[in-house]
Amino acid sequence: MIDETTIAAANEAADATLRADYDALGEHLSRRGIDIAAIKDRVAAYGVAIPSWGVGTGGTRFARFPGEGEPANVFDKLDDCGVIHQLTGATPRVSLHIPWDDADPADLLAKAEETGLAFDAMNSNTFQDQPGQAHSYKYGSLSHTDAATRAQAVEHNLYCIELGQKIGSKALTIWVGDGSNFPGQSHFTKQFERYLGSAKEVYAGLPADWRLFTEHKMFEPAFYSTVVQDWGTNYMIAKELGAQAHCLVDLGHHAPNVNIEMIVARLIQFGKLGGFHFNDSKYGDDDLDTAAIDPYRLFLVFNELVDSEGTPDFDPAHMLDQSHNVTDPIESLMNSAMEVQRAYAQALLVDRSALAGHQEENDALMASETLKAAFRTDVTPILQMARRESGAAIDPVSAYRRSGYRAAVAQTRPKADGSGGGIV
Ligand SMILES: [Mn+2]
Repeated sequence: MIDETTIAAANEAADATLRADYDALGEHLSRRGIDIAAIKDRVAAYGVAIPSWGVGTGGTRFARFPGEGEPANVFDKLDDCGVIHQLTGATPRVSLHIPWDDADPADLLAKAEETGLAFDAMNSNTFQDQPGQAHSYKYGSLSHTDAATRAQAVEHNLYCIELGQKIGSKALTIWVGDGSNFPGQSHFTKQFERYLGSAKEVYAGLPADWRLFTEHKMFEPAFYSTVVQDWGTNYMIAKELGAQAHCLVDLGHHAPNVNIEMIVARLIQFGKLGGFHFNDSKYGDDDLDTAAIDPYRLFLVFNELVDSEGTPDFDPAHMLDQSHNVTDPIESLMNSAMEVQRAYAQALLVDRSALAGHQEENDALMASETLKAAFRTDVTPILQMARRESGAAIDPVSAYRRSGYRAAVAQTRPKADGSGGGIV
């Protein structure tokens, strides 16, 4: 972890500037009828989960260029996640991926306590073969034509639940790579029937206080068809399985320009929004840093979420899911967590009664301007003050760079192998 006195000293040096900026923004917001302290408190209470795989350097199908001091195991990953939370105060939970992160639950809990973290949704992996595995997932897992392969995939998901129960997780996320690469290769209906049959077996093993998230993805690794390809299919799965099943929306898993915020609104309306994997994309599932390309879209998603706050049983899970190929993953994840917080804060500033009035009057221009007024507001001092008051860093990236953490772990962690593809 980072030395607390280093963070405190940096915060002290930046304190006067922050207070001046915060007061100026507070005055501006008060003219708009908004109490800055109330916004700050809600931002401070907000958290987004970190995926354990996000702290390793990612890659593409072509190559992976490992960074210095990459985590070698789940305990190193938890150390890195602990630093991210320490500096941002915004990432209190970690989502594990099994079997990549499989370990003794007592050791996982001890490390979580040491790093100040808790565990978010469990992620099962049936999209690649593991050493010693009896049946291959080359042609699918939960939807495989072979019953024994499907049973193996179901069994793995049940194991993820079992492990998750021991470490305080309350959800299982299933994403499968199942699909086809050639027209005619798979019978769409029979394949989806097999998927549903397997998913029902997993659902039957779900504890009463757990949720099951299914995640859609339009393409990759299968390029012609994917079994759970879009939110419509995802919704059908959640409906078929039952009340504990919900749809997970990964922002990158849609065709370019798809109106994701509208999908979010639809899923909320019918009680099936499970949560998010935040990232950004330009062309496809690029897994770029959250808000790196289209911060307005992220804001519009949060606009829907804030609009629905207070709806009974509305508790979507929030997580980042990105691949960091050219940056230090810790820096990217800190920045992305802050971007998610920023979108949330901006969405809290929307004048909802004015917006409702413009919608009723069909005043399209003013409705759009009402959203833009919130989006254009620089809420940085609110985020900084929330961090300052929680003991996190006013400027996390600067504090991280000054700490020398990466160079220090590079001394103790084995050098990572760059061979092979690097999609994570
Ligand atoms: Mn995802």
